[in-house]
Amino acid sequence: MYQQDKNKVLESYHSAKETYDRLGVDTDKVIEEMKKIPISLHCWQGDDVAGFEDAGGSSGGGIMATGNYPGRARNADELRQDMDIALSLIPGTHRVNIHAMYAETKGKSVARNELGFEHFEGWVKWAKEKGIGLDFNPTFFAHPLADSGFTLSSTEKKVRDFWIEHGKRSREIAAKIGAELGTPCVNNLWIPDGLKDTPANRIIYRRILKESLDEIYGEKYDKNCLIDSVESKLFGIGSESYVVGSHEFYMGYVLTNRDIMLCLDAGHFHPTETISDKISALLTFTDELLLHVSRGVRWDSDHVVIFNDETAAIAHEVKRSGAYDRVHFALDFFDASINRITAWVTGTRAVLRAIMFSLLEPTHLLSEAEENGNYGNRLALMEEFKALPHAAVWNKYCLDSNVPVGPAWLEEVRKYEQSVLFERK
Ligand code: RNT
Ligand code: ZN
Repeated sequence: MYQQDKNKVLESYHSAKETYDRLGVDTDKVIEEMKKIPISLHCWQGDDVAGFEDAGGSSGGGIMATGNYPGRARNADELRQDMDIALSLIPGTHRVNIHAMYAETKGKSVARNELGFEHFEGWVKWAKEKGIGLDFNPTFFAHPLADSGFTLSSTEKKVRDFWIEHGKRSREIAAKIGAELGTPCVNNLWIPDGLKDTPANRIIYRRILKESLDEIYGEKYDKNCLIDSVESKLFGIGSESYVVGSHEFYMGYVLTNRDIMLCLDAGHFHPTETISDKISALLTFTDELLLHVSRGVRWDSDHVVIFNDETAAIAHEVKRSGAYDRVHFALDFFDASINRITAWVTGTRAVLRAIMFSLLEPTHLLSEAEENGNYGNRLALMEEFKALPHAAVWNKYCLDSNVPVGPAWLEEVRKYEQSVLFERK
């Protein structure tokens, strides 16, 4: 029912190409540009942010996957096998984002401050075989030494030192991964530190965090191997009143430490605040930016990303700023209530469609109206452009990329679910 006739797809594409041509947009070129924009797929969608340290562990640190859909990946092989399927249903060559908690320690328990590159060789071998890049994250949550709610900003030296060492090792691991794969590994640092209720002293923890970060980032690495980034947050479960690593804190940090990039997570601001408008503001002052594309429903709920107004606005802002080579796209959502591969593919295809939609926009016509002061035309054109046949170009891109056109990919997920996922007990 979902299969589409190849000739029909091509026919629609030719007609769409003509329509875009008249507006000064070259659809063939857009398809070529799409191939150069990688998205970093987060491995943690496949196992509900559990990691491999102890089976079925909870995510902790104020983040939580809800739901109990069967088929959660229980080890690295299952997780990679699931990602193979997801990646085979997504057009383009992408990256995979892993976390320190996904270390493969061959049954031995290895403390986070003792992790080394050897614990990630399985991932690197797999990435090499697939010809894709990897990104990395130190894991500062789901750990007894994070139970106090403080890690790098802890007033206890013992706790702080443990996490500083973890932060340093993560950079070292990430740099090695980047060197092995020949593409810089983005190492993104996020910590859950904060307080449930109003602190007596907010500045003390921020001063400590700055000190800890200075230690972690003291070592310089080759930019071709490692790109550092830091991710802020507004609140979490159990840190409703105060988060040490807030937006202003990290914005200050990256502006005084120019080698480090800022990460904007779409769910980490006030519920009515969006990240799209922040992109051009930050790019005025920084070279690069990392995005965690997510979807908060009423709060930072990490729902599967869809092609909604904000996802489109994020893409439009990057396009209109001419910054697809300066902005790194990563995904950050986790839904355990639906098929996890369906979640990955839906979210990634949604972001890619938003990116393509932005590349297909006749932006020059909007700018022309704006420059002429004709804001009525600018508004009207923005509305009209929403109805341009972008789906026909998307379908052609899927066809060219040998991935299913339209919802036909759901058939593949169903087969895999029956034969593999439902067999996992
Ligand atoms: C948490 C941050 C962070 C995590 C991942 C697992 O609020 O968004 O990026 O989701 O590191
Ligand atoms: Zn995030």
